[in-house]
Amino acid sequence: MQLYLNATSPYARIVRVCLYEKRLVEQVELCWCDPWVEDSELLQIAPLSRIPALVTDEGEVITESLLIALYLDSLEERAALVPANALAKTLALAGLGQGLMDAAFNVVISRKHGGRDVDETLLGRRRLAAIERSLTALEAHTRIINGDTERTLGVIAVAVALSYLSFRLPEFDWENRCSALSAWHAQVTASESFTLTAFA
Ligand SMILES: N[C@@H](CCC(=O)N[C@@H](CS)C(=O)NCC(=O)O)C(=O)O
Repeated sequence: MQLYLNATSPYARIVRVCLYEKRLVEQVELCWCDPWVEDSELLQIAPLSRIPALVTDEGEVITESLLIALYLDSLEERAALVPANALAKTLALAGLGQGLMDAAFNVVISRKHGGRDVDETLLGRRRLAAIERSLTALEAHTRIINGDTERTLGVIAVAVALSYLSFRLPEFDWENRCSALSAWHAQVTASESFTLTAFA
C-alpha cells in the first residue's frame, strides 16, 4: 500500500496513528507530498489534490481519513479501531474529533490565505465559536471524565484534533483551561503511535 501524506496534516496523522495501532506500518510506503502545489503524482491518483490518500494493494484509492481508518481496521483483527460492541460511542466521538479538526484547520488555512481579518467574518466567527463549544463539550464528556483512553478511532480523532490545536492555534490555551481534557490527552498521546507521528 502507499499513503500520500505530509507531516503537518491532522487528517494524515489520524491515518498514521491508525497504522501504528494496527501494526500495519511496515506494509505501507509513505509518499510525502505537498497537496497545495501541482503535484503531478498526487493529482494522478487524487483529483481533489487532498491528503491523506491511500492506494491499496489492489490499486483502489481511498481518500478521507476516517474512511481510510475503517479500511485499515478491516485488514487486521487486532486492536479494533471501531469495536463492534461500542460502534455508536466510537463514531460519535470520531465525529466530534473530526469536526473540531475541520474547524481548526479552516481557521488556519483561512488565516493563511486571507490574514487575521477572516476571524471577523461570519464564517470565521462561527468556526472560532465551534472550537470553543467543542472544547467545553469535550471537557464535560463522560468518556473523558471516566478516563477512557483505549485508542479507538474516536479517541484517536479527538486526541489528534487537540494536538493540532496546540500546534497551530496555541492561543486557545486549552491545556490550561480544560484540566480533565488535558490529563486525558496526555495519557492518550504518551503512546508510541502518537510520539512517532508528532507534527513537524
Ligand atoms: N475530510 C478530509 C480532509 C482532508 C484535507 O483537507 N486535507 C488537507 C491537508 S490537511 C489538504 O490536502 N488540502 C489541500 C486542498 O484542500 O487543496 C479527510 O478527513 O481526510
